[in-house]
Amino acid sequence: MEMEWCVSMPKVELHAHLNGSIRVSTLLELAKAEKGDIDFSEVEHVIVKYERSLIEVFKMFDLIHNLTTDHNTVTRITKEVVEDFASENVVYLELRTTPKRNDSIGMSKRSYVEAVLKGLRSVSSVDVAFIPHNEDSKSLFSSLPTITNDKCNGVARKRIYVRLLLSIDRRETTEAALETVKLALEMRHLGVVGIDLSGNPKVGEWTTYLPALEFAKEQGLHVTLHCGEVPNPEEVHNMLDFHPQRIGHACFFEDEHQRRLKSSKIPVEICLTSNVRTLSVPSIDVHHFVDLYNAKHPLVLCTDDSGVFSTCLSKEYKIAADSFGLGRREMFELSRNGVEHIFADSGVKEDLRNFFNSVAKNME
Ligand code: 6MZ
Repeated sequence: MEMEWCVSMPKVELHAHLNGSIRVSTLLELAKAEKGDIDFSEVEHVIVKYERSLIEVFKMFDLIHNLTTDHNTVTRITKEVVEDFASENVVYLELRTTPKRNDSIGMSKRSYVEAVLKGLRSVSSVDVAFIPHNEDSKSLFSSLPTITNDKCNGVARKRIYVRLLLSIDRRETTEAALETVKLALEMRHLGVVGIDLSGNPKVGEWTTYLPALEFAKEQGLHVTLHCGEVPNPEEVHNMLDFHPQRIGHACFFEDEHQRRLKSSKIPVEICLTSNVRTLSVPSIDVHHFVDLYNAKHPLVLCTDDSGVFSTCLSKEYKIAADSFGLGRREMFELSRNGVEHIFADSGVKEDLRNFFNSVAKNME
């Protein structure tokens, strides 16, 4: 499959971690400028490394967070990440990030998310719609035949919906997790649509997060869980009992879990490169994408951490096409089906459906 075609096709991204999607060039720049504990010559090779184990990935996140956790940098990377996704024709981005508290620099979870929102507002090279119930956002695509031939004053402009998920890190306490859920509820009018549970899958207990996740669900927030990223059958069982609106990864699923997953129809966010690099699957040709795809289970291709894994969503589609023998029509339908699993409201969904339909007509 030609990469150019994968780039030109409209796509939705539902599993992207803000700090994992940082540009490598920005990370190198931040590391070089850092005057504190970090010695650039020691971290440069870590940043540009291609292969990383799951343990190394989480060490990398500690390094990234050291360099990015101040308000201005959070704003900057948010802006860049949205620009990068929009530039490859992602038309709907659900960006997830863990609100961080850092008393020494006056950062609260709230001020962290405000810095993210400032980043969304500061994007000027593409049209970003992130506030719900805003007439402009509801019709972001309605008048466009295709995204790639849109011209505004002679300059091609990309358009993208962005919604936010606030992540609970598995290292957090029940109280900290509840604080994140309360914050998400208070920020719904600013485009926060749900909660994600993520972080090092080898750390923490399901019972710690459950009260916060149940509260989120009761209050009508959408919930997605990193599920089965490492072998932990008891946790997978409990997560399936919880019945989240989506799950991420689903790599280490025993037969019983596979059966329950398929009958539950819970959509799965599939991150091919991430799974292969972290050895959550032994190799691409045995990836569970194939079994789920053949069973017509709801799936969405996603990047996870485009910066950390040197990928982008177009590349993930190309990998799927090349590895599993899918053609353009199948790729397009896979992308289009993603719209059905977004957490944004029905107005956005309808606008995206219409947009994909108009692109499909042009392709005929
Ligand atoms: C689990 C992951 C992850 O939130 O600081 N994160 N959690 N599995 C993964 N697969 C490789 N990739 C990223 O973005 C970085 C954080 O997202 C979670 C981790 O908690 C990581 O620290 P934010 O923007």
